[in-house]
Amino acid sequence: VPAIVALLCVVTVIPGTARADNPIVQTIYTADPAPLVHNGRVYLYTGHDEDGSTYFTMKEWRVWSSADLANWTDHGSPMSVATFGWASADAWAGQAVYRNGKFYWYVPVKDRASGQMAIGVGVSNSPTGPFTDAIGRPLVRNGEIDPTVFIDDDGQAYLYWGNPNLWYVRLNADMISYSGSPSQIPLTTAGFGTRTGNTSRPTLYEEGPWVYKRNGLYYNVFAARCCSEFVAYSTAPGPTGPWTYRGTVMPTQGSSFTNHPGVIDYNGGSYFFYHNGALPGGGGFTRSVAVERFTYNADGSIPTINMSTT
Ligand code: FUB
Repeated sequence: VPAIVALLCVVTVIPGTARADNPIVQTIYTADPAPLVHNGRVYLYTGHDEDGSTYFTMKEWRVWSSADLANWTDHGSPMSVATFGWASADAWAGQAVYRNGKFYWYVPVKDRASGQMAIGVGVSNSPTGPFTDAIGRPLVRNGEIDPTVFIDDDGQAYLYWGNPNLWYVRLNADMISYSGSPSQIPLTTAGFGTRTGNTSRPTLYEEGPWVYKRNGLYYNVFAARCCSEFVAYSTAPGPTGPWTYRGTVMPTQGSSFTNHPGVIDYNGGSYFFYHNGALPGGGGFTRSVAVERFTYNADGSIPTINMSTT
């Protein structure tokens, strides 16, 4: 198998409304996109839904990269469940970040000992791996999923994650340990919107947080309201809140009952990554990652972004 396989062709780029061919990956099913801009290139970290999957049967993560968000290079699978000796299954939604010459990839995966989901961290000298288990044990073990990592301007790194709760912890500068205990972010309806018909989960927050800072404002874009998820967001004046619910980003899941956000600025544009079931044979457990270009409103709010297939 060639190490590098170009997957897509260049498409028309219209300022403000430009699109890449979607789905981004058309050779396998992919899910849970996590883009990272590094050295003028976008690295896209995803999960891999196995063909014919009838649950979230995911054994490995994959990496893709592009300089133009139209032509993508396949970097294969540099990290899998087997990377973590303590893990047994479920290569679910993670995020990679660069710090001090290394790439750290935070992922939820099933802890064999407890049978519960935990968060592991892979490390590599390259954005495309191979990644090794950074600490040889879970970084966090509380049965919850979907880590997002964010490094603030003052150098303090934060790890957020959770379903059904929303947690954060301050990572130490080594990125593989933390100070203090994980804290829960209060899931208030003011902060995360109002869910109807589910008294055990009164807010829209479900999973898949993606936290970042832009023009001094902190954003938390997340998957809302299982199990016909849409993508919504909240903002805050600081990394730990208080969060204010700001509304819908992407209204649908496109024949996958989940959706999962990843947001970047790159080469003067803003891009929203997500997944749906758009490939032939696609659905809730056979998903595909996609991307839309968008423009923030003047007040920093995110416009409604719809899925495209072109
Ligand atoms: O891909 C497995 C799980 O489905 C992820 O962890 C969630 O975010 C949802 O996309």
